[in-house]
Amino acid sequence: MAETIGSEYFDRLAKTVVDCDKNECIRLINEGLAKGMDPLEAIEKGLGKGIIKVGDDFGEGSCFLPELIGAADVMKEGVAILDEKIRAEGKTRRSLGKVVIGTVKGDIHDIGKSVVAAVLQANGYDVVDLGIDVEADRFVKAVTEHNADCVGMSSLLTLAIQQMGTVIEHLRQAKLRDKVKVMVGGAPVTQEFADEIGADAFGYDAADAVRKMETLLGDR
Ligand code: B12
Repeated sequence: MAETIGSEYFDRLAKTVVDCDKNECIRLINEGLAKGMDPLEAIEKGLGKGIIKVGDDFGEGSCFLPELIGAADVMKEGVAILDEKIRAEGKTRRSLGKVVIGTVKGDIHDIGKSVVAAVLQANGYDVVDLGIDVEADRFVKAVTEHNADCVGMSSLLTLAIQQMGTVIEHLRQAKLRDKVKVMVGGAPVTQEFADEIGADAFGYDAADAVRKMETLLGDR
């Protein structure tokens, strides 16, 4: 019979993300699953809370890049185990929409995009992460393949952000622009730039990405 998993357990799980403690994270997840824990709850109340805290701390300057990279890594590993369990149980995660996300062609910066992907996932979106250095046509192909509701594009390089406009143009040519929302982000990206290239939204950071996604896709 399933034992009750309380908030104290989820707080400990969140803390493994904050502490970048992958071994303890995996140990706790296995312990929880053995006790009949709902994997959806573990993502929403545990791992998700952890990565959101790390993202906030980073924004405030009280956590630094190595911790942020480590936390995103622990989060990814934990979600992978829980997602596998969810699929095995034939459950589907409550999904508020499907987002295809990637770092645009010419840019290999991965961390901010991965944090945004993890936080969106923790907040109930299905996220398909295309990785880094993603060609315009791969975004377009992925939209069709995954029937995506939104395309998220990241870039930290001033020289690469124009690629975001190229992707939008390719979506238009493929007659997909009216079917998907486009959100852009990354340090050199601004609201003005987003407007200029015809994106639907600009997200300043991961928390802002969630807020803007809620506005774009609504409460489904
Ligand atoms: C780590 C890092 C690297 C690592 C990347 C490791 C990895 N796996 O990602 C390495 C060492 C590989 C690297 C390489 C390079 N880097 Co570098 N790098 C950085 C550094 C120090 C931190 C970036 C980072 O991860 N920040 C932390 C994350 C969390 O923040 P973020 O990415 O901004 O993401 C947040 C927001 O922007 C937003 N966001 C991000 N993406 C998205 C997407 C969406 C949809 C939304 C809504 C929001 C959103 O939310 C995120 C979470 O809050 C920055 C300096 C800096 N202070 O930013 C330079 C920096 C970005 N790099 C720079 C450069 C020039 C390079 C190189 C070209 C260097 C070189 N000459 O080889 C190469 C890139 C080669 C290439 N083709 O891409 C420059 C870019 C200058 C510019 N504006 O063009 C910077 C600014 C350093 C500098 N001051 O000169 N880099």
